[in-house]
Parts: sequence; structure tokens; C-alpha cells
Amino acid sequence: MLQYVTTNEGKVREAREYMACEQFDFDYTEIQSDELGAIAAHGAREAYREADEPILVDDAGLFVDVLDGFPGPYSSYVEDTLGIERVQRLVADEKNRRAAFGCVLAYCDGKEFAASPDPVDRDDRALAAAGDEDDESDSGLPVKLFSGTVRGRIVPPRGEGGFGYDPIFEHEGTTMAEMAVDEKNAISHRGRALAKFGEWYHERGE
Ligand code: ITT
Ligand code: NA
Repeated sequence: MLQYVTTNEGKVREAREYMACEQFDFDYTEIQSDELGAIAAHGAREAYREADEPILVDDAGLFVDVLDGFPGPYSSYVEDTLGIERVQRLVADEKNRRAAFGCVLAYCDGKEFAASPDPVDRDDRALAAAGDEDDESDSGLPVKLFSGTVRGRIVPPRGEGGFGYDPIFEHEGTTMAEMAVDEKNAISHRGRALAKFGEWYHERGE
């Protein structure tokens, strides 16, 4: 069974709309990097060595335009320290309150992968930081990466659903916390990455 490596149940709820998986509550080492892809790939190797089963690591971040991409890879730390309402207040008086959410999924099952597929749409900073190239920096364990982004606006918190920054992230008039799981998946960074992963994983016969 595929192990979805996260301490965050909200991520697993969204992932289960795409494939069967079990939550592997493992706190892998988050290396210091401004690239979600590098963080996820490193975590995937560590998690695979720990689980000895196929694993999927999910690293996400919020990139606020006017804050030059902050909190980005530090989103988790910033949620725990400042909290989402203070992040919202940081940009409340700005004219430009645009932001992107990015998600990178890193898959490892200890095996090699067939040569890499189609070109990637690189539509913004978060995606560029995420990257869809397979990570080969550690020749020992191949890791395959899938990424997704969504653009939106930072707004005062609304909605009871979702998790994390969802109440302050508005996409086309609706915050992600006001969306049902399937509605969020249809537009979200994670939903886009999961759709790519799910297609690849099922084609592979899993
Ligand atoms: P794991 O690392 O154990 O998976 P985490 O919640 O720390 O759990 P991330 O580092 O990927 O996961 O998340 C960075 C931050 O972004 C963290 O504060 C999350 O709550 C938040 N986050 C991630 N995905 C999100 C989403 O879909 N909607 C809103 N916030 C999200
Ligand atoms: Na994390």
C-alpha cells in the first residue's frame, strides 16, 4: 500500500480522492532550501529508507508576491509562529495581495523509472521552485517529482473547511476553506499535482 508521508491529515483526505493510500506519520528532515522539490526529494529518500514501502512525500508552501515569495518553504514554521491571521495582516494594506500555493509530490519505491515524460508548464515562481524534473542528485535512490500550483489572493479569513492557510487564500472569489474537498482538489496546487501523479501511477499499473 502506498504510504502518504505527512503529519497532516488534511493532505491525506485530499489525496484519497485520487488513489488509495495510508498516512505514514513520519516527520522527515526538511533540508534548508528555497526549492520545494529539493526538500521533498530529500524527504522521500529518508522516508523510503524508513518505510521500506512505496512512499509519497508532499511538500507545500504559500508564496506571497509582495513579500517576495515569503513564507515559501518556511510556511509551516510561519503558520506555527505568526499564525495565518498575522500573515494576512502583513499584506492587508497592500494593493497587490496576490499569492500562489505550490505543492511538490516526491515518489520513491526504490526502483528506477522509465525516461521522463512531457515538458512541464512553468507558469510562475512556485512552479519553477517546485520543478517536475526527476531528482537525480543522489544516484542511490531515484525519486520522481510531480508539482502543481494555484494562484489567488490573500484575504481576511473565511470558511471552516480545509486546513492551514485555506481560510485566507481566495481563488476566484472563494477561499479554499469555503470549498468541499473535491472543489478544492479541482483547482488546488495539491489537486493538480495529485492528478498528474495519479495518472502516472495508474498507467504504471499500480
Ligand atoms: P508535513 O510536512 O508533515 O506533510 P505540514 O503541514 O508541515 O505537514 P507542509 O510543510 O507541506 O506540511 O506545509 C507548509 C504549510 O503550508 C503548513 O503550514 C501547512 O498547513 C500549509 N499548507 C500545506 N498545504 C496546504 C493547503 O492545501 N492549504 C492550506 N495550507 C496548506
Ligand atoms: Na512540513
